[in-house]
Amino acid sequence: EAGVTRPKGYNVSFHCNPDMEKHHFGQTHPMKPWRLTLSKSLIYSYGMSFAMDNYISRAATYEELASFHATDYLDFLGTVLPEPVPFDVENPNPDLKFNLGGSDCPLFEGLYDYCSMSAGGALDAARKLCTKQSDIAIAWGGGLHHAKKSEASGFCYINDIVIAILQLLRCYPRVLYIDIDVHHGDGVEEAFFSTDRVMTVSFHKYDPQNFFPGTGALDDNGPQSEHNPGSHHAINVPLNDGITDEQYDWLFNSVIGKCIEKFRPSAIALQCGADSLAGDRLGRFNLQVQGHGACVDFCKRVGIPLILFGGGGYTPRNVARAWTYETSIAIDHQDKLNHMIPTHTPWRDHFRHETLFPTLEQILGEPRQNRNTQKKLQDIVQHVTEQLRFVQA
Ligand code: ZLM
Ligand code: CA
Ligand code: ZN
Repeated sequence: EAGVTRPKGYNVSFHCNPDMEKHHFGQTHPMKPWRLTLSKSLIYSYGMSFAMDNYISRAATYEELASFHATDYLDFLGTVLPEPVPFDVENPNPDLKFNLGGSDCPLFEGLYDYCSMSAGGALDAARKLCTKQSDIAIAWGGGLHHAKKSEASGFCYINDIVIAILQLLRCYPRVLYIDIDVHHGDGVEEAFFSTDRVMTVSFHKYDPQNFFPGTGALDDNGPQSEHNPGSHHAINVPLNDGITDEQYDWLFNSVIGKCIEKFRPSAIALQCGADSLAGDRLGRFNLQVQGHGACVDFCKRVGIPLILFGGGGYTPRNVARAWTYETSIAIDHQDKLNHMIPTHTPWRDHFRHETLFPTLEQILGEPRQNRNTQKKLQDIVQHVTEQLRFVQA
C-alpha cells in the first residue's frame, strides 16, 4: 500500500498450556494453577487473542530441564510418588530429598508434567524472541523463581526463568532480569551470580525472620571478588509493608532506569508475580493493578525484546485482573479496555465488584499501613547507584 505507513506495533505471542492448569497442590494450598484459567478467561473475553500469536506450549524435554537442573534431582522428581494426604508433619518421610514433600512443595499427582509444561511455555516464549518472531512473549504459567539447581523451594520445583534466560543468552549478549513478585527472586539471582551477562534486580518485602525466603538485603550483591565477573550484577530492593503505587513507580523508574543506562541489556525478562498487589493472601504491599502494570509499560517502552513471566499471586481474581491488564499493555490495547468485566466472561462471578480496577478499599476493606519512608527509598536508590559504578557494559 503505497504511501500508507502503519504505526509499527509490537508482535506479541502468548504461550499457555491448559493441561498445566488442571493440577492441584492440595486442598488449601495457596498456589492455585486454575488462576491461569481465570486469567485466560478474562484475557480472551476482552478479545485480546486477536491481537497476539497464540500458542499451546509443549512440555520441556528432560534435556531442556537439565540445561539448569541436576540430573539426580530431575530423576527423583520424575519418579517420586505423591505422599499420603494429610502427611505427618512431625514425622516426614525419610526417603524424601531435595526439599520435596511437606507443605510448601508438596508431591502431587502429575507434578513432573506440571513442571515441564511451565518450563515449556517459558522456553517457547524465549525462542520466539530469539527468532525475532515476537517482540514481546508472554508466559503467565512461568515465573517460578525460587527453584534451585538441585532443590525445590517456595512452591517452585523447576526454574523456568533460568532455563528461558539461558536460551536468550544464546542470541542476546546481555539480559536484564527484573522481579516484581513480593518475594525475593533468590533462585534466579543465585543461578547467575558468576556471570556479567545477566543482571538480576528483585523488588520484595524483606524481613529475614518473618518473611520468605529471608534473603535479598540491600547490600546483598552476590559474591564479591575481583575474579568473579558477576560481582555487582545482583541488585536487591528490600521493602516494608504497604508500599503504594506512587512510591513503587518512582523506585522502579529510578532503579531500572539506572540499570538500563549502565548495563545496556539486549533483552529484558520480567517476572510479574501478582502477590505484590494489595489484598493478596500472602502479600504485604498496597499496589493496585495500575501500579503493577506500570512496570510492564516501563519495560515495554525500552523497546528491546521482552519476555513476561507470571509467578506468585494468591488472590486469583486479582491475579487475573493484573495479568489481563498487562497483556493489554503488551498489545497496546490498554486505552481501549472497558473497566467493566465483560458480561460474557466465563467465571465472571469470581470477580467481585465487576470492575477491572477495583479501588484499594474494594480489594481490601482496609489498606495496609505504609511502612516505607521516603528517606528509606532514597537510600535504596543511592546504594544501587553506587553498585552500578562497578558495572560496565
Ligand atoms: N510453612 N497449606 C512464594 C513461596 C512462599 C516457610 C512457613 C507452611 C506459605 C503457606 C501450604 C495447606 C512465590 C515459608 C510456612 C505452612 C514453612 C510460605 C499448605 C499456607 C499454606 O495453608 C497452607 C495446608 C501453605 C504455605 C501458607 N508458605 C506462606 N508462605 C513460604 C513460601 C512463592 O510467590 O514467590 C513464587 C511462586 N514458606 O514461609 C515456612 C517457612 C512452611
Ligand atoms: Ca521480587
Ligand atoms: Zn511470591
